Amino acid sequence: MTYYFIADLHLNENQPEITQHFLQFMQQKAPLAQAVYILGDLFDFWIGDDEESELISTVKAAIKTLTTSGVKCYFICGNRDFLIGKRFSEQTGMVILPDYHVINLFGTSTLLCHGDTLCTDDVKYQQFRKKVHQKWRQAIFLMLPLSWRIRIAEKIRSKSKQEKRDKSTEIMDVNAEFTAKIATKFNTTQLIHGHTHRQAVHNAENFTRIVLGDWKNDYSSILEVTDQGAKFI
Ligand code: LP5
Ligand code: MN
Repeated sequence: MTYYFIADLHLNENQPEITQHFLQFMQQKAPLAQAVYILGDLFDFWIGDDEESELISTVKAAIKTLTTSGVKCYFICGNRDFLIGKRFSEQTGMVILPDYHVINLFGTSTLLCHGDTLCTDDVKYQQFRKKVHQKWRQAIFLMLPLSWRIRIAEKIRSKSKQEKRDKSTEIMDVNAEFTAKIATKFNTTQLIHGHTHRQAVHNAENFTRIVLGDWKNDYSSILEVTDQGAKFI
């Protein structure tokens, strides 16, 4: 039995290589798995399930083919694609999980999340997150014409880029204390997350924290977990 974990592909039209690598993964590796977990930021940004493009159709088809073949595909939203919703899920068979989800991975209680919620030192981001996760704000946003939504998303992206320049790398990393608390709260000894793009395996006192990396033109961060253990392939 094999499980795959990926995150932060940030699929977009300007980097077709990454989409190709994702499709390759979905056609070659994923079909042999028990389940594939996508831990957020599959897309560069997502402004509603009604958006259509060649990229979106291709990705949806790849997920649908996988789930139809019997492989489970799970998704936890990222900070860029938290608007992926019911329609996407129905069209692809991909199951959307809540922000924190615990699985039993070969006897190890493992907490899964995107990782943004663990970055509690990034106060401005957490304030922003709270706002854009409010259901009423999302409902209003989704009623806007697509072109407006694209413009707003671009504005947020540019403001975010600008603000990130003044944030230290420590601020944009997970808060160790908060992360340990969350792991304890969920009674887990292992944590898998993405978001920070800093691929690593951290062995803390009471739990192991596996950080998935992002996908680049020449590198795809894929975590493979079998009964033999976890490794990046
Ligand atoms: O994404 P990344 O890794 O570069 O940076 C993140 C944080 N930034 C974000 C923003 C996303 O990049 C873009 C999200 C697009 C979503 C589109 C849908 C919009 C739906 C709205 C529904 C109501 O998540 C960044 C973190 C960083 O990770 C590291 O953890 O620091 O956080 C920020 O930079 C947030 C800023 O500090 C605050 C941003 C305020 C934005 C105000 C927008 C004003 C324009 C509004 C126009 C109407
Ligand atoms: Mn992210």
